[in-house]
Amino acid sequence: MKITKVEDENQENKICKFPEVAIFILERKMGASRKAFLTRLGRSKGFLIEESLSSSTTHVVSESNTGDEVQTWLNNHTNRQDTTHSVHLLDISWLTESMAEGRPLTPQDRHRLKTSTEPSVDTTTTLMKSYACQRRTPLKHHNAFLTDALEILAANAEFNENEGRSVAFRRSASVLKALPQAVHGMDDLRNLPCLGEHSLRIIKEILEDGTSREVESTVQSAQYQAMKALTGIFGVGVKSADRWFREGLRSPLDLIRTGQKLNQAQQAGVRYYNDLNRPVTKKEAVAISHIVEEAVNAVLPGAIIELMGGFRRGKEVGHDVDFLITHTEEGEEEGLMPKIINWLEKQGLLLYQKTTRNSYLESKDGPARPPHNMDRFERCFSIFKLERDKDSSRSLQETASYDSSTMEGDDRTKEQEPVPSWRAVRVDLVVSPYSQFAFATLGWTGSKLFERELRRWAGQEKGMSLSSHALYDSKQQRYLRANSEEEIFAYLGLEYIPPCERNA
Ligand code: 8GT
Ligand code: MN
Repeated sequence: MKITKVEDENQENKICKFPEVAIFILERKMGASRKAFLTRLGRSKGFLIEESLSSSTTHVVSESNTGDEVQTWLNNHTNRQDTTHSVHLLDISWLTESMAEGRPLTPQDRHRLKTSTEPSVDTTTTLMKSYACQRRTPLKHHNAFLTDALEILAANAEFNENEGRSVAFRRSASVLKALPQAVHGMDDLRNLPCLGEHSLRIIKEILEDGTSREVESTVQSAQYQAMKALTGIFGVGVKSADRWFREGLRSPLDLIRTGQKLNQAQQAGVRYYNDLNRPVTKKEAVAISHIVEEAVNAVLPGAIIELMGGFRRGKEVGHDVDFLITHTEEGEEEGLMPKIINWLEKQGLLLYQKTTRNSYLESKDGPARPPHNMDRFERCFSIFKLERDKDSSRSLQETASYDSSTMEGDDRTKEQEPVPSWRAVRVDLVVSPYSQFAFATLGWTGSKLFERELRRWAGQEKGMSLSSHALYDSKQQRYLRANSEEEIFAYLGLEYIPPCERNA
């Protein structure tokens, strides 16, 4: 357990008469002033009242909290290594009665808070923290048979623009990904946070029948299939996809056939649909890295180029390749993006690009910005034209109809089409000023859920506001400077989680 003892705490406890009973008063729902009052009163009567939760705490006292709420709070505020060490979870009545008696009473049943999942004394399982950013989530885990199903329901909820429901399924899936072993029965899920009633129902069905009817019917549904195909087009969001679906359109080919009006991004999205829906390999990501490095070095020698996103987390494949670019000399990065794009275009390496200007201004945008995903770096969404290496060209030649087969219902003659010597790859380039580089690195590494949970943790547990640009501390009313991801985790009071374990 993390102990941040206030220096003079022992001083304040100096007339302590009952050192063997170390009391921690939970402020949650009680409020700071009532806690301060009870602390003073208790200490004046010789009780040992701790300033913060520590490994020596023996009695946790709270008011108007259920046992489960207190247990959850404790899980979130103790370190990972810590297993349940037995503390008494007590109602405030225990403390007031004890103070009236002038000594700590032996806790009675009526004082004890009931938890739905009594942690057994001999439990060896580590408690699972409820925020994904408090956990280590490796890429390979043991419960894909459950998480794949939950993530289908999460995607479906997104297609229906039900964000709350989608996040709930993603959180459930994420908890299962962090488990050190496969789930065999519902008993294995005791003590786990974030598993809502709906997710539990799906998990139970899969554990008992090997499959879930709700998941199966979702996957089979015309709406899910069409939304998946249409939102799978670069430049197409849920809103456009839903409108097309309602008009009876089901696939990118339907868009072409019916002559839908498409913007530039969507036109590129349809044109390169098959390529962009084929996973980008690590090898291809490395090849693109070399190209980006060459481009950046040609226009700004000494710039720093880092691979972000899924590949930084150790993924073997991705849907795109993300890069973050900066220069240690603040200001040098200004105007860099157009130069990079210009260089790439001259080499004929870009099939599509759209740059958005950096519009982030600390003074203007401030801490109150909504904590959504989009940031304001100078950023380029692009599609690279990547030469295939000879091996992959040859293997594609051998499976001649590969390209067209995924473009559903394509009736062009497949045999005649030569396999191009290149493929299209989605690439995101982001330029950050050096002073924001640590925040940008953290923000662009992902996973999306991990990022979301980091921001939620910062806001709900720390009174801070985290973005890909900065960390603002509302209590101190100031921005916290950081030169590394480690520093940001430390500000947030979180154990450092390396990128390869952020696959929440
Ligand atoms: P992938 O293998 O599907 O590419 O998976 P990924 O690399 O994890 O996802 P991504 O969609 O490429 O996004 C990479 C990270 O950048 C995510 O963690 C995302 O939260 C973060 N990110 C930002 N800002 C923005 C933004 O404005 N748009 C998007 N799409 N992602 C952003 O920090
Ligand atoms: Mn990515």
